[in-house]
Amino acid sequence: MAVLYLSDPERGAVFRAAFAVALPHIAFHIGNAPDPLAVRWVITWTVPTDLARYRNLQLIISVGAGVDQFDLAALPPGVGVVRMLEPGIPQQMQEYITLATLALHRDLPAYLGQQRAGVWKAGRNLPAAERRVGVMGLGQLGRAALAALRPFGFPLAGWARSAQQIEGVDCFTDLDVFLARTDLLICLLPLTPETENILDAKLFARLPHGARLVHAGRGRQLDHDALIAALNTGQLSATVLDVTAPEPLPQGHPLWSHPQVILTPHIACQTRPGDGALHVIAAIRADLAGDAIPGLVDRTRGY
Ligand code: NDP
Ligand code: OXD
Repeated sequence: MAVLYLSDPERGAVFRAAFAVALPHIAFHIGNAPDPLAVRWVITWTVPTDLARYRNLQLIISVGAGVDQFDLAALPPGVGVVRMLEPGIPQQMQEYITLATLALHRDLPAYLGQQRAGVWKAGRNLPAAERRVGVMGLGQLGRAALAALRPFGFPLAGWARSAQQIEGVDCFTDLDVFLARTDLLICLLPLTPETENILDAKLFARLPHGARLVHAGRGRQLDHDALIAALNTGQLSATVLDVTAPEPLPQGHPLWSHPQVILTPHIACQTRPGDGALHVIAAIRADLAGDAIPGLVDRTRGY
């Protein structure tokens, strides 16, 4: 039985060391496997073009939290898909969402613009209790983000496909009602056919005038032209984006230099290889024991 690791080799060495301790009877290969038929588990960011060689494959395990980079419909039917669950991911997302939310709440894009223009002009600080924050996606990251924001006193809401209960958070399944009460929108949805382009002109129009947006889901969820139009008309007043489509944006794209935009290069979270390896080891142990596999994705739902 063997594991094939197909991502960054330096991180792979960390995985290999953890496997040598935890699962010494399983061969661990980085880059290629001498015997494709021995490979039961592939750890990767993208699906290798020669996946069909691994005819005894049981699980394909993402090195990231998202699995939208896999064409789930094209994978062999019996292969399970596992997303990365390591504690550093929600922790880093808490840091990022706090940073971005406070930056928008406290008008940082406007003040950065003033600094560049040599302008010293104080605006009015809105109390947190008057800034209604709403999170799209109430999975591990949406919930972690809400927990991090709670101490600041923002009125909090969340939106997901299924009805949820989170202490101190108004949870909605009705998107219209959720958007109408949201001054600062945070998107932490997985990319699926249902969420592709969800952040579009129609959605922006349903937010209160001058709302703010933090987007750390996936670039293809955002209609970039609609965002620019909404910023230019004032329907949205500012945004923090961690994800775009494509990544990076082409040079000269208006989002690089838009004064109401803070852009970061998809750095909200980075999988830590040590803890990532522990998650994969737990998933493989569960697979071997016939137990529920942590992080197993519902392939028909797409997340
Ligand atoms: P989860 O699978 O844990 O949660 C997904 C949530 O989204 C669930 O609450 C789900 O609803 C909701 N959802 C999915 N589809 C819909 C829909 N069509 N309508 C309404 N709600 C929907 O995902 P995570 O929290 O772990 O991660 C979310 C995404 O964040 C990842 O898929 C990835 O794209 C992105 N990400 C970005 C990173 C970055 O660095 N920028 C880092 C890591 C992840 P329900 O509960 O009802 O099923
Ligand atoms: C992930 C990401 O999916 O970094 O882990 O976006």
